[in-house]
Amino acid sequence: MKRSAWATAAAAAALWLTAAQAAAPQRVEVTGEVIDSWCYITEIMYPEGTAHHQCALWCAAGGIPVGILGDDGEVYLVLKMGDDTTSVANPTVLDIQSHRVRVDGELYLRDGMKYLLVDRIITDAGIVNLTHEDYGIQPFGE
Ligand SMILES: [Cu+2]
Repeated sequence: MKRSAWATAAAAAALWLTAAQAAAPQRVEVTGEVIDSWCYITEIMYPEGTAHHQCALWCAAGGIPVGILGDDGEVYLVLKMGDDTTSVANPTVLDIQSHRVRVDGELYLRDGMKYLLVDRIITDAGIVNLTHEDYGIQPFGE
């Protein structure tokens, strides 16, 4: 009986430690393209670069979360940008939509998702992914 109680307590402690580690953010730098998460994940249209820039602005202004498609192929959902107090129609986010950036921030891993709280934009190369000649201007194809 005592052994069972000890094992239960040890298992509970291990679970608590795992949860605490999962909740602790990691300081990271991420390089990649700022994307519109809705169009990227749903694949309803081509979601990258100049072809999608106009739609990405509309989506971000409308409150769709932006992400960073990292050079590592992972999507980092941006929950916060610097000291800005809002993530909806955030002027900084609109300014960098579709840009290639390198950012510094805190990464939270939770249930297979990567959430990024950006502290600062280290570099902003502007829009460098020129996709409009191959895909037209989304969603209208001009
Ligand atoms: Cu879009």
